[in-house]
Amino acid sequence: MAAQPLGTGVSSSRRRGASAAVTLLLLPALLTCGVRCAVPRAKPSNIVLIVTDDQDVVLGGLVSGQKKGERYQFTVTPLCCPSRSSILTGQYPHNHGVRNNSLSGNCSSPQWQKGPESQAFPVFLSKLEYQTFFAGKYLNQYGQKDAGHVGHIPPGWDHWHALVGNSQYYNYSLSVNGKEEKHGDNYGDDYLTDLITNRSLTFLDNRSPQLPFFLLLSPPAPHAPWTAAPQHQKDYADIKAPRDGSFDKPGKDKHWLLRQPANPMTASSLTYLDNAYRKRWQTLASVDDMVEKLVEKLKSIDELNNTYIFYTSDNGYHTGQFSLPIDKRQLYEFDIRVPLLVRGPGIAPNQTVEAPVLNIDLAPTILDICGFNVSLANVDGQSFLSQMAPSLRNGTARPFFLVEHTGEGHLTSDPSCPSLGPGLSQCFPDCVCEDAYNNTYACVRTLDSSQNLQYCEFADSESFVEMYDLKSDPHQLENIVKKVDPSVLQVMNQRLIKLQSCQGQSCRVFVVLLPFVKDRRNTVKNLLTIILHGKKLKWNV
Ligand SMILES: *[C@@H]1O[C@H](CO)[C@@H](O)[C@H](O)[C@H]1NC(C)=O
Ligand SMILES: *[C@@H]1O[C@H](CO)[C@@H](O)[C@H](O)[C@H]1NC(C)=O
Ligand SMILES: *[C@@H]1O[C@H](CO)[C@@H](O)[C@H](O)[C@H]1NC(C)=O
Ligand SMILES: *[C@@H]1O[C@H](CO)[C@@H](O)[C@H](O)[C@H]1NC(C)=O
Ligand SMILES: *[C@@H]1O[C@H](CO)[C@@H](O)[C@H](O)[C@H]1NC(C)=O
Ligand SMILES: *[C@@H]1O[C@H](CO)[C@@H](O)[C@H](O)[C@H]1NC(C)=O
Ligand SMILES: *[C@@H]1O[C@H](CO)[C@@H](O)[C@H](O)[C@H]1NC(C)=O
Ligand SMILES: *[C@@H]1O[C@H](CO)[C@@H](O)[C@H](O)[C@H]1NC(C)=O
Ligand SMILES: *[C@@H]1O[C@H](CO)[C@@H](O)[C@H](O)[C@H]1NC(C)=O
Ligand SMILES: [Ca+2]
Repeated sequence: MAAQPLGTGVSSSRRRGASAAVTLLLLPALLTCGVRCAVPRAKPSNIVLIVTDDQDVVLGGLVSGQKKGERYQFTVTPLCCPSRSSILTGQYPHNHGVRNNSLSGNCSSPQWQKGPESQAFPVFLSKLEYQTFFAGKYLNQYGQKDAGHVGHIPPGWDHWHALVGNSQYYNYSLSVNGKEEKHGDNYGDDYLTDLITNRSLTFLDNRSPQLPFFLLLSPPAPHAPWTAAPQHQKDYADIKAPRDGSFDKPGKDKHWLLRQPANPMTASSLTYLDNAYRKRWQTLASVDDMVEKLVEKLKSIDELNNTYIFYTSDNGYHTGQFSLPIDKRQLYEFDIRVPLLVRGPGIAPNQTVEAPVLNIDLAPTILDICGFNVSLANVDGQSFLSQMAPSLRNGTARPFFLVEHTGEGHLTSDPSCPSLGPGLSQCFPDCVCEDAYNNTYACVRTLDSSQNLQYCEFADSESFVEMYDLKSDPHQLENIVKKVDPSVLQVMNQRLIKLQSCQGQSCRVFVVLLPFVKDRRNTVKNLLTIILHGKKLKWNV
């Protein structure tokens, strides 16, 4: 395994609390016996999981105002509903069956509710006597009439404040424990990010101190329509989307959709995406406030040293990369890498772990923390507790993994772009579309200390293939499929086929070695990361 501490450049103003965060993980003997059984009668650890909507990390979106850090996890699919379903189940999309953001693609559908949702990890937390609390965006189609309306409360949740439909900041409905609650656009009463913060604090005040708790907080930020709180609407006035890497580079050697955008981009597209980039940060300022208040509260009720806090996002984002204006849904780093920050008992501060972690690993990691025997859970992912806290667990990192996306389209042509024909979606006025039915792909990624390779196959009329060596080409500028040794393509293709039908254990164990040696002088750090202290995110109280 390749876990090793790395620098994360946390500012000196936040150093003072670093040592206070290192504490032991304590669990009662009645739960699974591991190292933790040595300390009987302690309460199991609490867990807080914060999942933002569309927050990138590659383009600097994690820590507003800070230079790029190295804090990543991968989503196994770069689209809201499939990714959120993966977080909840610990499964790849081909196993939980949620393919897109529509009911017909299983997003919050009756089949999802009957099947995967009834075995999602909160169900097990509830059985372990955790007090469970949810607030914010759940799944894009949650609360629709054909999906049980607001009366549907997924099993496992004691306190339920779920947004009906997709991310909004004002003018929305919530299901509050199964009853509809309507909200207008008065900042002090309705701003959704603040409402989530406030209700989580109230829950913590009213909880039973004898039992552990789990909070899943899912703010709308930084998703469109990017409505910032009044006090943050002037923040970051000079910020523009970064111009480096693949920004406005032509995607000529890439799949069909990437060959369409005008290059260079028009001035109006640039203005539009810079505006979006800045407004996204402004909405995130309220999430910083959320993290700060939550940590203060945990401290004041004396639970901070027994609470794990995870901070992540459902998918990444792009603003101008390969001349695509704004969106997600692509196989490139900006869309599949997401932030991951963790603090909690047994995790040394300020470390970065160099091994890939996936969003399907969150469920098994959380269950592992709670003392649940993870080998009994029906998940494709694996616990990364051992990587964050080697004093608590031994474990191994995975050598490679799958990313899969089913493209969305419309059966009719976009009226503003009739020449493009049907089958596309997310089209901009200048006829650049961000998704299509044939933007359906699966990739295998090999990522360890010696290799960082991505191999993708498209289900389109060209059976298009893309391959990147991210060690020498971190911005995926050159598709090397025609250059690389055919035996390498064959190995990658075989891995892909296996992963596309894997389930449970078969998603985790691989033994084939890849006969691919490239220039190893390039020491670009590829990684996922787990660190303790954010800069703008105020963990460190
Ligand atoms: C985190 O690590 C980096 C690099 O090792 C160091 O410069 C920084 O001071 C550390 N921060 C804290 C809070 O320990
Ligand atoms: C929806 O999920 C069910 C099982 O949960 C599955 O049988 C079905 O194929 C899925 N639909 C799609 C479009 O994948
Ligand atoms: C909320 O809805 C009202 C009534 O439709 C509308 O006037 C107002 O502009 C909306 N507010 C926002 C922030 O969209
Ligand atoms: C959240 O709580 C603060 C402090 O009590 C209050 O000023 C604000 O109006 C509340 N916001 C919402 C949306 O509930
Ligand atoms: C947390 O800190 C409190 C004192 O603030 C102490 O009583 C308690 O034992 C600590 N818990 C853990 C798990 O370290
Ligand atoms: C977890 O469950 C597996 C499968 O039943 C079993 O082999 C293993 O011993 C269990 N581990 C613990 C720590 O109970
Ligand atoms: C990890 O494995 C080593 C070697 O088998 C063992 O000595 C150590 O106690 C294990 N650590 C934990 C936390 O299980
Ligand atoms: C979602 O998936 C379903 C099932 O494959 C499909 O019928 C539907 O057209 C998809 N929705 C969109 C917007 O692509
Ligand atoms: C992808 O779909 C679009 C829209 O239906 C079509 O025009 C295009 O030819 C397709 N491209 C490939 C490579 O399948
Ligand atoms: Ca999203």
